[in-house]
Amino acid sequence: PRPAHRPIALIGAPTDIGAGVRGASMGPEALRVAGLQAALQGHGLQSFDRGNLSGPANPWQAPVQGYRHLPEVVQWNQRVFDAVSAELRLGHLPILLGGDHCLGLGSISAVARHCAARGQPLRVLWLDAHADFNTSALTPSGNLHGMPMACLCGLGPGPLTQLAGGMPGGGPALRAQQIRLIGVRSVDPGEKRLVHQQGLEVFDMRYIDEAGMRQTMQQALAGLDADCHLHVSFDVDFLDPDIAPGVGTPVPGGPGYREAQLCMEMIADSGRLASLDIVELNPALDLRNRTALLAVDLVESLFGKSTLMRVPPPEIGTALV
Ligand code: 6HN
Ligand code: MN
Ligand code: MN
Ligand code: MN
Repeated sequence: PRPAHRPIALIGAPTDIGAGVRGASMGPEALRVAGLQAALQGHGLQSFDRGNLSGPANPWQAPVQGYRHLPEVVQWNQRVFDAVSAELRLGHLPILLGGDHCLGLGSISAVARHCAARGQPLRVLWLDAHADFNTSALTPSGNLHGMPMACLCGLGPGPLTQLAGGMPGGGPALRAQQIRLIGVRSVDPGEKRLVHQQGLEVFDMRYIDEAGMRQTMQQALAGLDADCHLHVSFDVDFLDPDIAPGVGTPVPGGPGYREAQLCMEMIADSGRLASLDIVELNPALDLRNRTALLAVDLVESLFGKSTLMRVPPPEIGTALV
C-alpha cells in the first residue's frame, strides 16, 4: 500500500532534555488527550499506541563544553532510534510524539539507516521556525534541540552523529540534498553561515510570503522518486504563535491556519509520507490544549483528511466555462 496507509505506531518520548524551557515532556499525553489516535482511526487508518519510552530525568544543568545534558540526550535518542527502527522493520509508519526536537536525531537516524539498507531514496521535510543547525561552537544556548539537523549532517559529537554505530558506510545520516527546511524565521548568526555553507534548501518565511505556500510545497516536494521515503519532522513552533501558543521557543510570523493546512494537504497528496515526528509541543505553555488540538487537526490533513473528502475544483488558472 501507499506508505500513508500502513498501520501507524504512536511512540511517546516524554522528555524536554534538549530544550531550554521545561514542559515538552508532557507533549505525548497532551496529543493523546487531544484525540490523536481516534482522529487517525476516524479516517480509516489502523494505529497502535505503543505507550511511552522511558529515559533519564532532566537534571537541569548548565552546558558542558557547549552541550547541555549530552549524555542524557544520547540515551533518549538511542531509545527513540531502537523504537522507530523496530516499527519500520514491521512495515509500520512510526509517529514520534515528542518531546523536544533533539529526538528528531534518533528518529531520522533510524529512518536513514532503514532506507540505506534497502537502497531507498529518502527526503526529509523539516517544518520549523528554526534551522536547528547549531554546533557546540556556534550555539547561543547549549540546548541540543537547536542542533539535530547539524548532527544528522555529520556535524556534532560522535555519540550523536554515529548514533547506534552509525551508517553502513560510516558517513552522516543525511546529505544536504535530502533536506528541505520550511517556515524558518529565526536562525543564529553562525548557524546561518553554516546552513549556507552546507547548501541546504531553505524555504524561509520571506520565501513563503513571496511565492505562497502552494509554490513552496511544490518545490519542496519536486523530484520525489516513486519509491521515496518521505519523513516529516514537524516542530510545532513552525506555526504562528497566535494559533499555536504552546511551544517553548515561539517566533512571530509563522504560517497561519490555512497555510499550514495547505502545507499538510500537499504532503498528503504526494502519497509518500512514511514517518513523522511531532515535537516541541509544550502543554505547560498552552491554553486549554488548543495547540495540541491544532496539531492533531493538521496531522489529520497530513494523512489525507481533506483529500478523502474532496471534489476537485477546476485547476487554478483555468477559466470557468
Ligand atoms: N527548536 N537557535 C536556538 C538555539 O538555542 O539553538 C533555538 C533553537 C530552538 C530549537 O525549536 O527545536
Ligand atoms: Mn476530525
Ligand atoms: Mn526544531
Ligand atoms: Mn523550532
